[in-house]
Amino acid sequence: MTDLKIAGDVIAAHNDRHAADQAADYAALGEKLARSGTDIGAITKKVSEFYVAVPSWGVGTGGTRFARFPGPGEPRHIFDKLDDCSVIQQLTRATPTVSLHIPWDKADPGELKAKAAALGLGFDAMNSNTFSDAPDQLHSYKFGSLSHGDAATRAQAVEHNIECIEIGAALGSKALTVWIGDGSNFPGQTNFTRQFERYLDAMRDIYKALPDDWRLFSEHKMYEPAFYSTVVQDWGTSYMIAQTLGEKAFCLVDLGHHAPNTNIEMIVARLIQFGKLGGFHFNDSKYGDDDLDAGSVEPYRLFLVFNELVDAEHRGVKGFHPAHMIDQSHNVTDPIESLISSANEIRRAYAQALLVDRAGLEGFQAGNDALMASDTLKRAYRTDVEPILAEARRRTGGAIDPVAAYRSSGYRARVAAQRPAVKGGSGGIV
Ligand SMILES: [Mn+2]
Repeated sequence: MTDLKIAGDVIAAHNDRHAADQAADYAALGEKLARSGTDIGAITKKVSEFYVAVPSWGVGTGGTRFARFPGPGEPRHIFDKLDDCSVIQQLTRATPTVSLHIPWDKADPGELKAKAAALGLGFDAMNSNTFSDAPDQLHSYKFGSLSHGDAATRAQAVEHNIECIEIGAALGSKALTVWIGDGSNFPGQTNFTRQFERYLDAMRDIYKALPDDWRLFSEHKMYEPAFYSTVVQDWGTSYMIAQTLGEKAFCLVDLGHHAPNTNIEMIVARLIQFGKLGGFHFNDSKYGDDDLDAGSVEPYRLFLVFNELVDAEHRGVKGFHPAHMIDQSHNVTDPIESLISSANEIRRAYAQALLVDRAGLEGFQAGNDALMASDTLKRAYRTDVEPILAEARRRTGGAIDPVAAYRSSGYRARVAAQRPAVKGGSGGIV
């Protein structure tokens, strides 16, 4: 990196302080894993090559329908956001790319590219926004966008998505994620079939504008902002969309967009089996689309999702390369700390899934030994893989304990002095 937001010697001094403990913990875990024939070096290498994209909108403080309480030093624009994203990458070495949201992050593509390059960052999937009205917009999305009853409104929404592709192409992005808020709030308000037909027609127009080496991700969500029905409400509908559009269209699974108790890991397995898993928005939830930090509520579920991903990797599924992105809203924490922590939790689930004894599991499945099959997963999950995660960071120039290093760097206080305080008050989930 050429433009370091945290001085290199801050990380070096931090790592020096933790080096002896880390070496001892890593050696002890390596010895333990070797007893079951697992090479800790191979696991560490895989973990250090596992990346997850940070959402540009995630570095600002979020809010709820009721209020937003801004934090100090909030990013003023996309260039500040990129600075914050680079801090997460510098400390974790797990988040080299940023996922942009248009029009929130709209800026000159040349300047964006230059800024990102200076920070050592790249761009992941582009996200369109037809769930709110931009200030100078001709047709409102109050009653829908890509599925709107009015052709001119649909055309405007299609045009916006094509613009996102064009901006993304200039930045080196290779995917467009489409999530719409379209639906209805009353029984009878819309005709389900006609609404979905209009949506598919609009998506066909967007798909036509997709460059050959791009992927289109359809993101489903059960409810909100529409509370009676939603056009792209579940993975079944998302799969129909991906099937209808063609081979460049895939389904995106946001972990928070399901009914409580849904077996998300099974949805993941199904989409892998039929070649339509495009990627993830990682987060966690307790009740609905809570956008809580990844692994903060149900870390075992996150592990089970990764168990399916590693299983697919293990089986050598053709063309398997899901996009990994975080999609969270941080209301009570420093967003940089939450994103650091989530990137670590996601890598933790991956590392634990790599430790599953696949041959043993297959044997227990074949022998209908349910208890031992379950225990095989639990044994991997119970392993404290923190020394592996820390080692992967340390070896690639990151921090052994990234949140502690971040706090000791004084970054937040520094940017708070440069960035004017934002007034709170109104609601807004961003
Ligand atoms: Mn999402």
